[in-house]
Amino acid sequence: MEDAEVGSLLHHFVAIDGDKGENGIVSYAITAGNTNGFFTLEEKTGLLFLSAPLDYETQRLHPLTVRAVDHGLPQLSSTQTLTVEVGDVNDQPPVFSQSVYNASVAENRDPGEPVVRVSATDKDSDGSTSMCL
Ligand SMILES: [Ca+2]
Ligand SMILES: [Ca+2]
Ligand SMILES: [Ca+2]
Repeated sequence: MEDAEVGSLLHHFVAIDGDKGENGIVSYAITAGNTNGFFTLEEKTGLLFLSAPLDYETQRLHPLTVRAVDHGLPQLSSTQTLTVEVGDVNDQPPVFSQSVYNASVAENRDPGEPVVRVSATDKDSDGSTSMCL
């Protein structure tokens, strides 16, 4: 969710390496998809944390490429991709499409007839409201 707190745990990458000793010790790193620094990956544990607030309205999907590399010689590695999908929360107020409306009403108009239509949009995903005045 876009309101997830900075520092929260998002994912745990686990790479199994069957070798013994240094050849089987694995380090993790994000190699692509983290240009804005939203995520921190702990090198030794493979734990992925949120390091900056996400915004659904700005970016919904964050595809990350993570590399696991062992400490052997030569080093062997493999990569995995994880796409973090941001969930929408209601953090956008509705905004009128116009800040000033002029409405003139003839005095002989029937009560109940619409005078002017105003509309407001809301950047949250299902937020679109309109009403008659
Ligand atoms: Ca290995
Ligand atoms: Ca937002
Ligand atoms: Ca939102």
